[in-house]
Amino acid sequence: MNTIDLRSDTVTWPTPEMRRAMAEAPVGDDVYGEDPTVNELERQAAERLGKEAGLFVTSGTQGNITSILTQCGRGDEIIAADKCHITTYEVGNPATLGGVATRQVPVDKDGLLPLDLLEAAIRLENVHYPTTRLICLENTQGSMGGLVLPVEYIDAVGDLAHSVGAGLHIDGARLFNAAAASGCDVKDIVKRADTVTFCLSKGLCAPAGSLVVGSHEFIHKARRMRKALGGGMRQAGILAAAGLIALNQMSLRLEEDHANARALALGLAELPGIEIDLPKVQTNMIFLRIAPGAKHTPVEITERLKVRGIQIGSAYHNQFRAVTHYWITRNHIPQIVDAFRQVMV
Ligand code: TLP
Repeated sequence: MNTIDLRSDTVTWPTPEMRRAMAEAPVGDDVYGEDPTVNELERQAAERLGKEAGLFVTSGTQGNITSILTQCGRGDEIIAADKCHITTYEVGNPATLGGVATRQVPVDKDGLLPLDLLEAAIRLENVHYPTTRLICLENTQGSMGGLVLPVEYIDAVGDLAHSVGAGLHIDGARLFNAAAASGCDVKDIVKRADTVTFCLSKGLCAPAGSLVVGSHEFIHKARRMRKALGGGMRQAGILAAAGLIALNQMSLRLEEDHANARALALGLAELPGIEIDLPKVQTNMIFLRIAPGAKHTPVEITERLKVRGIQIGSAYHNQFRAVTHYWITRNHIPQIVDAFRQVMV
């Protein structure tokens, strides 16, 4: 890549191997179910996550909304964190596209929805209320800094949802980061989830695409929903070919990005004017705050870094996000720390 781009892991370019595989991919019309590469990716994704079937979708957002609308109808409600991608960054799509309400529960400092608050948010049977149909968790929890949810916690939420006849959906955009950081098999992380979305196009470097997995019955309905949402692709094997490399190879190297994030966080935390909650750097994200009284505003800092060839996430409440990924190597770390040192004075 041309710059040191820490804005997100979505900025990753496909690897040279992906580009070669894309050029050579066997393809067919996927709306007819005839693309062998897509079919193989869907099969392998389901197997890897321990579910019956998979569906290739265009994006994480489409994966989440396809999962929600397949399981919820008008007048139903989902429960999700007040700070998660579904409630914050998906354009309010459960409501706008499906007439589905979202009940937001405040996420705690560890990125969890406390079980007592979740339980209290579940609607009792009452003619006035929407029906609680789905609880949605996000792992890793991006808006809290890429935090990893403990497996026992996910299991408890799954049990709670099932005890009231609701489902559990996991937005696992960065599920493989959670697996790498916790040392758990992805199958174990999602074993209580009815449906899961995970992304190929973030730290896994594919140019586009996400997967939804769940039961055969769910995927059969979700395929129709994806079509209704305009996500029926044709010779999508070109994308799925990169997806297979993402799933089978790139998912195995994420600890390297996490180690780079830790090294960068340690370097930056030493600089005057920068505050980082180091125990919260669990995966590939660093949330850093500019201390009160710093010489430059966050916007000025972003601009000054950009001149030095470094891009970081835009400032929000004096806080920036820096995300490590495949195209950020260990050699970049001292260079980034030096640039911060220069722009802070
Ligand atoms: N996240 C993006 C932005 O949209 C904020 C990023 O740069 O982090 N779930 C989670 C947890 C995500 O972080 C994202 C993307 C999505 C879903 C949506 O994925 P896409 O962008 O493929 O629709």
